[in-house]
Amino acid sequence: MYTQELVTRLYKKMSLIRRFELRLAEIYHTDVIKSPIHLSVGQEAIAVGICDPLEKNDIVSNTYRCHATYIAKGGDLNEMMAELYGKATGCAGGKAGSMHLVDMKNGIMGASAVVGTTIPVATGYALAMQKETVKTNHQRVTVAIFGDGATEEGCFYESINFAALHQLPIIFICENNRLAIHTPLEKRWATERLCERIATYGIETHKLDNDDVFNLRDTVAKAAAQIRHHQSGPIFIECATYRWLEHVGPRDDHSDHYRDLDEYRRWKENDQIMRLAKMLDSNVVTRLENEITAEIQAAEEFAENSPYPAVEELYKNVYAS
Ligand SMILES: Cc1ncc(C[n+]2csc(CCOP(=O)(O)OP(=O)(O)O)c2C)c(N)n1
Repeated sequence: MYTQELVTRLYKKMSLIRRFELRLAEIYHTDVIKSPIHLSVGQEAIAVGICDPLEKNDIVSNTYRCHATYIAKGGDLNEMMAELYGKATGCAGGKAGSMHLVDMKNGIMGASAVVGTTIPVATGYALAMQKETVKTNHQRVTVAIFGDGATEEGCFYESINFAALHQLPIIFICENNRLAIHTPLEKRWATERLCERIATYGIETHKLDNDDVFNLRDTVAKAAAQIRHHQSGPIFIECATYRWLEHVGPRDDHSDHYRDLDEYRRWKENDQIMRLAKMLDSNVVTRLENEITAEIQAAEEFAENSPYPAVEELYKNVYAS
């Protein structure tokens, strides 16, 4: 049903994200990484399902949990590792760290640590994209990705309303892992009818109950095509996923007793990376894994061998000049 080329591409990206992040978890205690890390282990299918059908010039925005989207959208791996090491060759000059990855040449808007704040910025970007089509005759698409916690912010609803009113070329995607730090959804939302709430703005919505990477990819591909051909304004997608590790940091957090461990086991059993590995020949998996090992090693070497930013850099880009 799915071509081997597609399965290979999705597997490679998802496994690269997981192994890159697990490598970060391994080296974190050595203090070479100069910022907190919010890992997406378990959530890789979301970033890859979203980014695979997008064009290079389409824009994605994300939260502080941004490693997966950065890699999935084609962000430079060396520059990412260097940024985490705080080195001058990093994607933000080594001054921003893990929570603020950016790579505009690959359509990755700068991420932010402040929950919800990238949603209005992405909405503004979509407005610019709508206006530029007069000159370019090609409609680019913006994708705003955020967690379930961000939908509790006022600026989320302001952005939804503005995008609907102006029929902006934007896909809003809520990665619903049911947790905001340690607080589960049941303690935060009066009802779970998020898509119904958004539909009242006149926006088309899709609720995906699992992280099936093919289903998400198809949903995003269709939404992007509708928007690109001016058959739709904004579209909202909510997709279920699950974070395997602690909110911030390299470890699991089972000893904190806030998770349902049966739920955790169910998600692990349905791991999308394992699922796709079974759809591929084992020789192909071995080849891809070897490529991934080499890419991660090269990124680490690049980061280690890069200089720290010069002292004069300290005040650059702090204030508008
Ligand atoms: C405006 C704001 N309020 C609170 C916080 C503290 N905070 C950091 S992460 C987080 C949880 C957000 O959860 P969610 O949006 O679901 O994203 P996830 O961490 O699950 O990816 C909170 C409350 C913050 N950074 N910014």
